[in-house]
Formats: sequence, C-alpha cells, structure tokens
Amino acid sequence: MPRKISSFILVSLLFFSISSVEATVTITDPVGDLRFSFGQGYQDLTEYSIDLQGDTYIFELVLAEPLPSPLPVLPQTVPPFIKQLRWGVSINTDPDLVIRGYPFARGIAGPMEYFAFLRWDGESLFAELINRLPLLDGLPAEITPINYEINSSRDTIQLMVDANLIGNPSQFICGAAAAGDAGRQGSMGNFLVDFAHGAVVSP
Ligand SMILES: [Ca+2]
Ligand SMILES: [Ca+2]
Repeated sequence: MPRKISSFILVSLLFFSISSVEATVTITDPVGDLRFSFGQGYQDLTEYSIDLQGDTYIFELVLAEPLPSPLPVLPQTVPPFIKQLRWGVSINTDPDLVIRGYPFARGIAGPMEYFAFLRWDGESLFAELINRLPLLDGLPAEITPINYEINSSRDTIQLMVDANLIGNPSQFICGAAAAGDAGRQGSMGNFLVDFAHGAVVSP
C-alpha cells in the first residue's frame, strides 16, 4: 500500500509540474518601426514573450540593438528632454475595468491593472511592478521591486513577476513597450517610442 501511495504522489507531482509551465506566448515586432525619430535601436522591440515557470512569470523583451554600456547620460542631449527610459509590459487582467492615473498623468485612463518596468533614471537601473488597483479607492498605486536580468549581449531584458503580485489571473492581455519620459513618472510627457501588439495569455 505505501508503494501505491508513493506512485500516486509521484504521478500527481509530474502532472502538476508539466501543467504549470505551459503558458509560453511569443509576439514578434518589426525592426525600424519607432514612433519618434529620436528613438534608438535599444528602444526598438523585435520580440517579446511571456513564460510561466512555477509561480513566476518571465516577461522577456528582445531589442534590435544592445543596451549601451554605460547607459546613456540623461537628460539626453538629443533630444534634450528625456529624463527616464523604460522598457516593460502592461498587464490587463480585467477587460471591464479601466483605471485613471499613475503611471499615466492624473485623469488619464488605461485598461491595464499592472505594469512591469525596467527603468533607467540616469542614476540607477531598477525594475518594479506597479499595481494600479489601489487607485480605484483613491490610494497611491502600489509599487513593488522585482527581479530583472539582462543577457550578456545586452539585447534581451527579462522581468520576473510573481503570479501572486498580479492576482493569479486565469487569463490576461499583455502588451510590451519601450518609452521615454520628459518628466517624472506619472506626469505628462510620456513618449511611447515603440510598442508591440497585445497577446492573450491563458496560463
Ligand atoms: Ca519594433
Ligand atoms: Ca482592465
């Protein structure tokens, strides 16, 4: 009897480990489709993908050119106004819900409940998850540091997001973008330099 129980547990573990890594979605995006002439190759998305490994979503962004090393001095001299660079994904877990505010300027609405960004503010490079749901109650958006990785050739960014942080959705719509900001995040002056079309993710 103990042997049978062990076999059952083993089969169950195998089943669950297989079913938990099935959500891989890849979206390609053209090279050279930047929306602003001042955009750089490292702001040109060529592909992004979403993969669920265990309880962690891995959002991977592939760029047409490597991230410079060191990263650009900001504000950039050409154009003279970019004070922050961002690469990341939007996550829309509730199609019926539209939220106003951060990281958009006050009063500006968007359908996404979460954003995951890699940000370069001219001094530090860091990644964060923005939970916009508290805005519905008049509270500030909740910002949580997340892990990120940049590959050795510096043309691929990975953002790691615990599924719990986005409410373990059964389905969501994801989009990817590279942007520059003329002011602080949450103010006007957001330049969406490139974006890739959305993907439906059903983990
Ligand atoms: Ca592109
Ligand atoms: Ca929504």
